[in-house]
Amino acid sequence: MQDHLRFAACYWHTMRNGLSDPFGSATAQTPWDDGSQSIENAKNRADAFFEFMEKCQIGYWCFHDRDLAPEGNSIADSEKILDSLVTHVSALQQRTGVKLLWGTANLFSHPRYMHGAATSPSVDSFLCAAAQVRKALEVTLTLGGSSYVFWGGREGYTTLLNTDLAREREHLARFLHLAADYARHIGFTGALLIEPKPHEPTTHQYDSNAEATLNFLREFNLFGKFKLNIETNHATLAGHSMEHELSVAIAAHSLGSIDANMGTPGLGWDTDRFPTDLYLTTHVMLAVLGMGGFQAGGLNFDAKRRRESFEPIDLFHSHIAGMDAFAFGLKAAARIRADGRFARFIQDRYASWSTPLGIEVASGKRSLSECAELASQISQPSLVSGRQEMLEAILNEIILQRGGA
Ligand code: XUL
Ligand code: CO
Repeated sequence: MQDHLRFAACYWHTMRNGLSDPFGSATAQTPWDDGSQSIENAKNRADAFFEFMEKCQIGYWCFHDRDLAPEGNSIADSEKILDSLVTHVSALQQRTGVKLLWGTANLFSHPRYMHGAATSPSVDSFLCAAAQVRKALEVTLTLGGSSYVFWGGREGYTTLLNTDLAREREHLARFLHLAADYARHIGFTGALLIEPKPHEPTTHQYDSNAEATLNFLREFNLFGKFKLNIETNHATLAGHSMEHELSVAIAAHSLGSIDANMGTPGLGWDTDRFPTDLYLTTHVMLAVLGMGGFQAGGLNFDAKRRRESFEPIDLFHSHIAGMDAFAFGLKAAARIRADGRFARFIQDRYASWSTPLGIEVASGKRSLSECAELASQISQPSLVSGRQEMLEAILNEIILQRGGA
């Protein structure tokens, strides 16, 4: 189970999110944090984070450059501050055995990125973003990260009245080419991942969902250089289920990693709740087992406690709730695979395509006119029920059989 459940805690929510919302201030109690921007405070926070992961037995972590280390007065100064934190967390990784799942650069919080980073109308913002990504790639390599993630938080538009969409997409592709080339140049062999999201904070994000992102990658000759990091709440904001987004990514051999959380049905925000829905975790683990397990990826809890769950102990409750839900999901997924009824049903459903005629048609050996000729000999197409309700009942039956696989 440990091999499949490669859990990661995220630095931004777990250590840097005070749990404020658009209508209220921060509530989280953080006795290890003096609220200052000092390097000392940043190191104390990192100590608390690794102690937390050790106690929870979480094996991986993820971070943005700016949540790990405060920004300095210049690029060189920021890089120096980040380096001192990297030395510090490197020792913490050594001591605890916790590994870096992925690193990333925050290209969305600073006002210089208000119009976007790679897609900004100002080339200056593009250049600043390049500096940040260059450094973030280097420190991800230094810390032994398995992957590097690009989430284009402001790579989109607020209104088309001021936007040259075609140009912005080209700039985004240029940026990704430069980053991929640099990553390989410095010897980073991990996966490069793009994290789709439809909107928020933008009106529209160019990497809006898995299909749109894969299309973007193909259009700009980036397919194969990047895989996807699929997040549940982003899938649902895009109007899709998590299993849909995972299936699309896996069909293109492009699922790299997962941001494990869930939204609040009916609330149109990225609420980033901890994933406690057992049907969701079962579907996710079924998809992961179906592709043969993760290679470089894992299950990153890109999730935050509710504003009302403000005590430090809630950090434990929330992560443990997520891990238990995924452990259940893994066992249920293994039971579904051992049971075999779904796999058999799907195979039988397409049986006509395994006949000699089906194989000829699918492989392009029959022209459209030949297909039409063959159709004229059919009096009644042979069809069987999709049996959705029966399958849903089987899913309930297997999920409710608790215990080992
Ligand atoms: C934002 C989000 C990010 C990315 C990393 O919705 O999911 O935290 O995971 O930048
Ligand atoms: Co995320």
